[in-house]
Amino acid sequence: MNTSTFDYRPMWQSLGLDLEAHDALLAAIPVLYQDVYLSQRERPEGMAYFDFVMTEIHGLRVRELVDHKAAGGAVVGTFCLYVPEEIIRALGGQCVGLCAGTEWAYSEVERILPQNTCALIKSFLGFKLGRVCPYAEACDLVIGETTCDGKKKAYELLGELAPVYVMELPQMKRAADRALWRTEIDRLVAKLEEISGQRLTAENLARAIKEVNDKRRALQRLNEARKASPVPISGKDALLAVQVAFYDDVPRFTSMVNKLADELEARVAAGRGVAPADRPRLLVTGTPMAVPNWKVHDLIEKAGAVVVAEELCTGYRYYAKLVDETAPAVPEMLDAIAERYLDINCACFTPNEGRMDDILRLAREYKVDGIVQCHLQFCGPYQIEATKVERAVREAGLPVLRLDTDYSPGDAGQLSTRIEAFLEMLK
Ligand code: BJ8
Repeated sequence: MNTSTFDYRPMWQSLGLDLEAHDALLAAIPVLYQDVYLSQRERPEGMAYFDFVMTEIHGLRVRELVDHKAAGGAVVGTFCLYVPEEIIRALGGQCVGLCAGTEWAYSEVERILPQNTCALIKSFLGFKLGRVCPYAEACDLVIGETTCDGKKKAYELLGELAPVYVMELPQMKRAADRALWRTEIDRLVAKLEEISGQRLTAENLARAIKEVNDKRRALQRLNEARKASPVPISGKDALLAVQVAFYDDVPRFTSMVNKLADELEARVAAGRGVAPADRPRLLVTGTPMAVPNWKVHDLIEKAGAVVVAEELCTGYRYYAKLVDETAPAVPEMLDAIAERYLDINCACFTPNEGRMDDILRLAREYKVDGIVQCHLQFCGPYQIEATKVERAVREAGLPVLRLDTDYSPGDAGQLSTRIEAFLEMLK
């Protein structure tokens, strides 16, 4: 992978980045990307777009966001699937996912957070404290949410460094919780109308619902193709497509994913795969994997298996559900948005039986040979829910492997050994 040849330094400087630290961050990505992505064989040609996006990871898209701000639009950062992108877009905003997938400025972070905090939270605070993320620096507002305790409390600290607005997400799905969530959607609309200076209308909201649904429909097509054997795309590439969905321009992304899906469907029709049909097929479930966290997919696929589905926020949970497009007016459209988002099955909820159902259904539909639970260390909700997932999966007669990890490469050898032993057992 080549890095961009355009000089973005004046833009990064104007955003207030620490240029030296930022150079060091960017320098690490091409080496990793070459090893994880560009070394693959039989890659679909449509992945060239995603290679380009990664080349420009802090360049072209950031330039677009800066131009958008200059034209009077808002840029809104989010950390979670529960924040409705449709409302942000309807009010002329651009939504960017800010979750960070690599260790950064941990010594500074651990001065204000306990060491035993998950890597995702440490990373997003590290990026902000270290001033190395142009997306975070370009945001007019960051929207947090009351999901896990770690995030909830970290938003208070982030609020000292950037404008933060927090949505109250209930932790159960009873009628009273749905009513609370619906009022939170109204509160969000009021906040976004205030920062954008625009009003939500049936026209702008219907357009945004359709655009975001189209993005999710394109990802559904891509992932439908992964049910085939041999599988036409690697798990790593499919993961990358969802990771990019969090910050790319929506119509462009949708069109490029549809093009990729055309190619995958043609590959399936021709019986062409990225790996022989007898490779073990695995489902990965657990905590989200933000760019450039490709560690577990990479280790699994280098060990000779192929990941065919992800029950992750950077996977199925992101694209599976659509917002009803038939609502006639703004209040009903907001009802439909509230319903769609509260239907996501995150381990922050109790009970969370819907997640077990999703995992078992995906396992059947994608004809998997085994399931890998992958969690970030110190993630209470997912690590504790792992017991129930394991029980449900074993009762369904499927082998399951549990991996608890972080963003450091230090445990790669140990993880590989456990993955290889698991694959041996599947034979
Ligand atoms: S909808 S998974 S994006 S909350 S890994 S920070 S849960 S301690 S990321 Fe998440 Fe929204 Fe749920 Fe998805 Fe906390 Fe766990 Fe860390 Fe996590």
